Amino acid sequence: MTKHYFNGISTVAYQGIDSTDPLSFRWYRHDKKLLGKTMAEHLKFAVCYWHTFCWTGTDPFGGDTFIRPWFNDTDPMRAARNKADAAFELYRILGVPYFTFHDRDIAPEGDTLAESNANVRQIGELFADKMQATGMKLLWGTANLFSHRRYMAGAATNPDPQVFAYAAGQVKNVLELTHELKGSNYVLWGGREGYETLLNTDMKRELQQLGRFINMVVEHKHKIGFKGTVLIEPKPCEPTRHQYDFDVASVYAFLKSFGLEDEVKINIEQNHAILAGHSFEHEIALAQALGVFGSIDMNRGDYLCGWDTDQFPDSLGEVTMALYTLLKGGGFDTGGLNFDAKIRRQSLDPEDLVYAHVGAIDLCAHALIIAARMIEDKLLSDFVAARYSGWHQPENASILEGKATLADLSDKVINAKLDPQPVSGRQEFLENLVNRYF
Ligand code: XUL
Ligand code: CO
Repeated sequence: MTKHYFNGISTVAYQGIDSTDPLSFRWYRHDKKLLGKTMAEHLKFAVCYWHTFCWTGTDPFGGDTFIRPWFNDTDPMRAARNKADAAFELYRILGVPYFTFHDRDIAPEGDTLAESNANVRQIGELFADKMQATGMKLLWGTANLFSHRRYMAGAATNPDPQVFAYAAGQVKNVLELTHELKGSNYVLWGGREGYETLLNTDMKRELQQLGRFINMVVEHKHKIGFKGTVLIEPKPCEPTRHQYDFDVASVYAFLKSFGLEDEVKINIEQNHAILAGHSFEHEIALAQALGVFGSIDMNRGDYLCGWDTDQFPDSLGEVTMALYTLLKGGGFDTGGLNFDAKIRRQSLDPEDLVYAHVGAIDLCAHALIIAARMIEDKLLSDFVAARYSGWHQPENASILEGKATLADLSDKVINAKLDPQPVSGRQEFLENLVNRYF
């Protein structure tokens, strides 16, 4: 019999903006249409397994603070089944359509790779039943290639080829499970694919190893007929001092170097973006501009503390700019909005997981409504279009088509005595305009 873990909370429903019920949505109405799509279709919310159902509240100075009822079992596989029950109970309460997991989140590590993979597959079968019964979908699966000590010097970039092979065995298993569960994407986050010191590192070799590894993932994807997207999730540092998948720009250069730019897209996380010294919307816009935008890990980093705090988003202004950028670039294809976020270690109760997700879902819905109005009004896009309008004139468009040389342009300026006049960028006018939407 399925146990219940969330204190009898039933489902969270839309009650409108005047609602004072902390377990209601004030903005998120899954079937409300904006710009021709429902909110659910735009946002494609996913709840992550790791922070939500596995994390115990540790920090570098202290141990567990959460005592989850679903861990309360001496048999690790039974505990994994309880955890799955808790997960699907929360998905039902929230009414989210997708979830995400690492292999180690869902099932315990065994004594051998074969045993570990079999444990993962057993829980995968349970997921298949639960997904069938509830209509839940998998946004992405991934392999944890960073927690076990064998991966302390990286997985694909490890100096030891046996570790590389071990990682391959783990990824093969999760990629196949993701395919069987009809996942929309498969994610690779290079948890320890980087280095601590160049004194012991052959960077060129490590990059070649990573390039070959990801090509192997893509080859296997095609071999088994997986139609989802392979995604890389950039992060500049933490756990390693320097990670090769630093940000969107570095990942793009890496994909180009290894012939992967048409095969792999990018999963962008807010906290990783700001650790790399970028805004979230910068990373989204750059990935769109380069044709490699894939998916989003929604969370929030602390601006005063230089590590990955993975908090739930709370800023309407920031989330609106991210979603405006997302919509402007055409929204999600196979991707979605995964809450890679964890509650604070003093938020002890399973109910706190509900409050956190309800607030974040509603914030994103509110931001979506504002962003959709910004798109519909076209005031911002018209301004940008006017700013670049000179490029639409045929003589200028032909420059980008490669029909003019440096000398042609030099002659043109000299002969016509061109004297371009600076034009205001109107930044404050535009910032005021954005603030009118709030
Ligand atoms: C780590 C992180 C990961 C990835 C999946 O910072 O974001 O949880 O999202 O491995
Ligand atoms: Co993430």
